[in-house]
Amino acid sequence: MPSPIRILTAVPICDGHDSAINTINLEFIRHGIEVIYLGYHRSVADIVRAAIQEDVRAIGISSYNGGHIEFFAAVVDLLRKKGADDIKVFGGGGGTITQADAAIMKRKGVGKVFFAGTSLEEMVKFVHQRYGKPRTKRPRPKTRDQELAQKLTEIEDRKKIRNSKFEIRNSRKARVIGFTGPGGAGKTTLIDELVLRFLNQDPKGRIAILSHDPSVVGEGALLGDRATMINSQDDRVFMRSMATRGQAGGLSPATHDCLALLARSNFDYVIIETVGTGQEAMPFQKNGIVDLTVLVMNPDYGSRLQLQKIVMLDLADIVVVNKSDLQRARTAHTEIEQRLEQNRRSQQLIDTVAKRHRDPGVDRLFALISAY
Ligand code: B12
Repeated sequence: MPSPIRILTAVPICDGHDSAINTINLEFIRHGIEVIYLGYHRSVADIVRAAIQEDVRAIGISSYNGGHIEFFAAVVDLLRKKGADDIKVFGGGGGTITQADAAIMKRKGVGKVFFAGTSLEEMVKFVHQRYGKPRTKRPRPKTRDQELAQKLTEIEDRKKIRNSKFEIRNSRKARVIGFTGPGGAGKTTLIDELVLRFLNQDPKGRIAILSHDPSVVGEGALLGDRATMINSQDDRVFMRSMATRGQAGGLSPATHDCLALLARSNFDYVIIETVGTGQEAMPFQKNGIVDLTVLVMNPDYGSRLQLQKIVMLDLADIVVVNKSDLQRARTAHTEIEQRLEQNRRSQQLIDTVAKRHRDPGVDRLFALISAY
């Protein structure tokens, strides 16, 4: 089965019209496309950086702010400057983009502009026809990030998975930290806040993030973690979004091979974020691929009895109760503390409010991770 087409979608800076792109994203996913969604109010630099790191076939921009001629052209130009003009640009913006504007945009290198009234079916067909064939001759990578991104694509598209656990254990330069926990606990926001602290602490440091979202074999996926990230939109952060492509347990079949490559590249830390996991998941354990495991929990896990069933509570090095501003958080802390005491390991328990800037709990977590 051919690998899914990967595209990046975004809404330009000073534009909050995201309802069209949200609908279009869902239709693309339903038709087997993996969509990395960057969110709205995104700059040209953020869009191009993300597209290169994710090594997508094309960028779909939805623009309503009136600046489409300049914005689309700036994206095309920056891709060209970075030697990444095999990544194509297309998009739309209802009644705001006229036929005359679209003609200018086409001359400036935009592949296609969709007008009001176009059916979703037509857009899906366009993506399949225009970007469905595998890229044959790729331009020589200009930067290390570009080279890395292309290698990650080769690994992800390889039919045969190498077992890289040994390689990760023995040749890694970076410290590898695994984040897991149920969906909606705030893992991505927490990682983004930790990235901010890391970038501030080490002005030359680099960090990689391997982020996972679920998908079924041969189907599309919404890879949406980048839309939550603010601080990670930075040239010192290399982020790659992966769909699980049918594998249960929180990671993708290619995760270990991708991690082996990232862990021996020029990063100080590699962070792996699993998909939102269930009670039985142990994505990192018994294989030694991470140096430290962080389980991020929501205070609303149900009754105390539920805690007995969460396997990762036995295995995690650090347990975080995020959203600790919620009413149930104090009870959750006490119950989880008692649960961890049964393990008789020196597991750490930390309360955070990741959505709050300068949260002291996140500071404590960062200090713990740095000291490890
Ligand atoms: C819905 C809407 C809103 C909603 C947005 C909700 C949301 N979360 O998206 C709300 C009410 C919040 C809103 C607010 C504002 N809006 Co408004 N809004 C619209 C409206 C009515 C529809 C846009 C839309 O979503 N259409 C639905 C999509 C599916 O259809 P479509 O636009 O025809 O797009 C087609 C194709 O182009 C294609 N397409 C679109 N994008 C993409 C991307 C890709 C990759 C592809 C393949 C295809 C594609 O898909 C469709 C297929 O048929 C338009 C008017 C209009 N009729 O266009 C104004 C409009 C865009 N808004 C406008 C304005 C001015 C504003 C405000 C500034 C108003 C204010 N003063 O507060 C704010 C700004 C908000 C912000 N933060 O940016 C103006 C923009 C004028 C301009 N640029 O010159 C418009 C044109 C209204 C007008 N005539 O004045 N708005």
